Amino acid sequence: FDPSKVTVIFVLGGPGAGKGTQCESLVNDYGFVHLSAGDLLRAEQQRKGSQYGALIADYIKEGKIVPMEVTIALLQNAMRETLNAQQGGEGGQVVAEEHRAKWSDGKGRFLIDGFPRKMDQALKFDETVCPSRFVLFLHCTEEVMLQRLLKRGETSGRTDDNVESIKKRFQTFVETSMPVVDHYRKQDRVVEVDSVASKEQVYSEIRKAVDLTFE
Ligand code: UP5
Ligand code: MG
Repeated sequence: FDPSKVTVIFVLGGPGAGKGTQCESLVNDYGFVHLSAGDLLRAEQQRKGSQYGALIADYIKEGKIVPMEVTIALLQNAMRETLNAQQGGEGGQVVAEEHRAKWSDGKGRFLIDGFPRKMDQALKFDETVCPSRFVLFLHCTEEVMLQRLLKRGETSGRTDDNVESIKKRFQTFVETSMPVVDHYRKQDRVVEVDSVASKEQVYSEIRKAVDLTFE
């Protein structure tokens, strides 16, 4: 698809920082299409006949980053499908009245959640798919993220919501994913929001940033 037909925001932050939660609110208010790289990988893992099922399961449990070819292909497919559906008149984005004028450019608008989280993915996606409009970085302490994930783990069924996996995810985030955030910071493309606060407070900061960017 044509990169000029899409607007992408990368949503980054540590495990449990609140990426999915905040994306949901943005979808409701602004009509973004939310693509969580983790959700796409979990769906691929479940898909019958997938040649990557076992590999993805192992990487996720160990908190490691799945080879980028797999993740980028999943994201690209999901973006293409969305754009095709929109062109065919299906899957139209519902945009809150107050934002409609701003968003009438006909572009597909995507929140890409939890990606890129390794430098090779970032460079490859920017070059071969499209660069992001900006990067929303949710900053949270490990203490708070740990509590959130353990709580969620009581019901989530996620194989990585346990103390051992969470510790590994934190380590990967610090060693492998923070360099991506720093890379985009050098390009002055990062909007950082403190996500220790309540969901509502965090969201109100995010709205300000989104409104400023697209006003
Ligand atoms: N919650 C959220 N916000 C709150 C707030 N402000 N106050 C109080 N509670 C709050 O939130 C987590 C929990 O906290 C929820 O219960 C929520 O209600 C509560 P959520 O919004 O789900 O946080 P999120 O940041 O989305 O956490 P998630 O666990 O999804 O982040 P991860 O980055 O760890 O998980 P992801 O699914 O992105 O990736 C999983 C794995 O997939 C990775 O570890 C990796 O192995 C693999 N992966 C790749 O290999 N490559 C990729 O490109 C992407 C993923
Ligand atoms: Mg998530």
